[in-house]
Amino acid sequence: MLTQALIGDEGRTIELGWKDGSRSRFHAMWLRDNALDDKTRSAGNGQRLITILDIPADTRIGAASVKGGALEVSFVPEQKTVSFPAAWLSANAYDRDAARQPGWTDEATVRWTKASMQNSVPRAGYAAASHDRAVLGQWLSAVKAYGFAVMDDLPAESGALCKVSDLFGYIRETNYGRWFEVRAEVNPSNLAYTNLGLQAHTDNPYRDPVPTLQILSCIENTVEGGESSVVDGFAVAAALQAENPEGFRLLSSCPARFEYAGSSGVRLQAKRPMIELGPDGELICIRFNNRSLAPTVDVPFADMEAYYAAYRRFAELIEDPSFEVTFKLEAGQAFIVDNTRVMHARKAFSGTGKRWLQGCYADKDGLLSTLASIEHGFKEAAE
Ligand code: NM2
Ligand code: OGA
Ligand code: ZN
Repeated sequence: MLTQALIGDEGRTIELGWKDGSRSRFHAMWLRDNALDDKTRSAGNGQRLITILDIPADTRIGAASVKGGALEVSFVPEQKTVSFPAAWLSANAYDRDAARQPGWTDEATVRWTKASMQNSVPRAGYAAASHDRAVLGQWLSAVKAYGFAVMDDLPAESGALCKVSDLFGYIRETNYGRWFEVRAEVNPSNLAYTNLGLQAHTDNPYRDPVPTLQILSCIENTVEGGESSVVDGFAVAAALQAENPEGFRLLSSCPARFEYAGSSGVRLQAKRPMIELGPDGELICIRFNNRSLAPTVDVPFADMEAYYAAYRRFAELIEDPSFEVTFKLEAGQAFIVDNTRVMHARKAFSGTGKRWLQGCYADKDGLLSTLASIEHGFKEAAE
């Protein structure tokens, strides 16, 4: 609850006091730009109707008061009075005291290891997820928190993976097709289309932007071997940072290069770091794929030895069984990974039987949008 509003800096800032004793400062310019009235934002679609240039550069707060759980502010020289709900101010407060450390992630991201995850893999049945918004919401929210989830009870038939992407958004079509067959082939265009084991990796780091989600579904898997595993790249990156901060700095500040030119007419190239941080130090993307790493030419000569040592250590941690969650996909099962975070691997396979998986890419922004909309709907229903 909002208790107090104190104008400061000759009206250029305001300090709000909350019932729990905490305080949060806001700027007059910020508040004016984010006003919620129907002259500033369209009542219909919520989009902003004004530009920054419509706001006087010398905007100040002339008067402010707390009225019925909201903050009422009058801006000069516009002589405009608007109200901000306390809950909105609290949700949008930016006056943090602690600076965030490089590699930080938000509270919604939960890192995991084998110990915390092997016996609680998030999963849902397809029938329940497609008929019950609550079940779908829980499944999507697991993808947001942990970066992967399993789906059971799909039809064990070609194209079933589209049913999974249809639950939340859209397939991202690439040179591999709308979806692709993952099975051992003669003259494979990609090592995924063999019976070789695949080291834990993220897909398509040679693409920019990288596909943010991958779905792999199983139609048949009666071979010996061919188990799947997933590794939380954010957990591994944090472990590397803890034991070797300089190595983490090198992998996150020097670009790697990735390339795929395995089929005719395709030559994909990207230049991005293996551990990508956003401008404010947020850990935003892991790119790790031994098969498509190109020669690294953007590390200073003096740092290359340390860079390779960090790359090796990162790989050792990725292969450390304590980070690895394993399962064997059966016909009618699929899993989804956040391809910006969670790596996936498969064991080699051979012997009798057949292994036929299908894969596709999809966009995480659409998944998060569907999740937010489901959560918003539940919140409104509860009110
Ligand atoms: N496939 C399965 O990123 C990669 O090259 C991994 C991708 C061929 C679409 C395999
Ligand atoms: C892939 C892949 C794993 C598997 O197709 O990208 O990693 O289990 N496949 O075949
Ligand atoms: Zn893959």
